[in-house]
Amino acid sequence: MASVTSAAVVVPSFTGLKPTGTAAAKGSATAKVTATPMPRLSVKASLKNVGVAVVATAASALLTSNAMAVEVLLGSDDGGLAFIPSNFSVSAGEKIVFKNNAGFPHNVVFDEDEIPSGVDASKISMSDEDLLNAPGETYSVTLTEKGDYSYYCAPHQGAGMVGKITVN
Ligand SMILES: [Cu+2]
Repeated sequence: MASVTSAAVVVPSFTGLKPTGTAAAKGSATAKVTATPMPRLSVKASLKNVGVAVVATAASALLTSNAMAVEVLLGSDDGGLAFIPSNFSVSAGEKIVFKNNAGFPHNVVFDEDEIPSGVDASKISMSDEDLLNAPGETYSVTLTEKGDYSYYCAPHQGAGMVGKITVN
């Protein structure tokens, strides 16, 4: 392999020997493919890793280009029954991620009477019985219609766990 490689390197300066150089290059290419299955495997494996890395990057890029997802904590750090933040604005199509923080179980239900007309509350809400029970659990929603959306946590609505999202 080493001698073939050095021949190939020398060849370009002798134009008359080009055909030989091509043959040598071809030979080395064939040798590479047939005689070194191990490197090929490792190349495959590293390509796989690269693929995963690319996917991960794409996912985070997507979040970033999505005008950055907004994260809302369910429950304050000291266990207070509230959305943090509760009233906020997002751009239409921006992802909103509700994340269970403390004082759960919580959920996210949009008030069908206080969302833009034509929006189906059931399509953007969790069901009343559906609860986030474990820390870090999330519920994500993307609102595409502009307007004001009132929402609440079904178990804690009476305790004031309510909020409003303005979609611009
Ligand atoms: Cu709650």
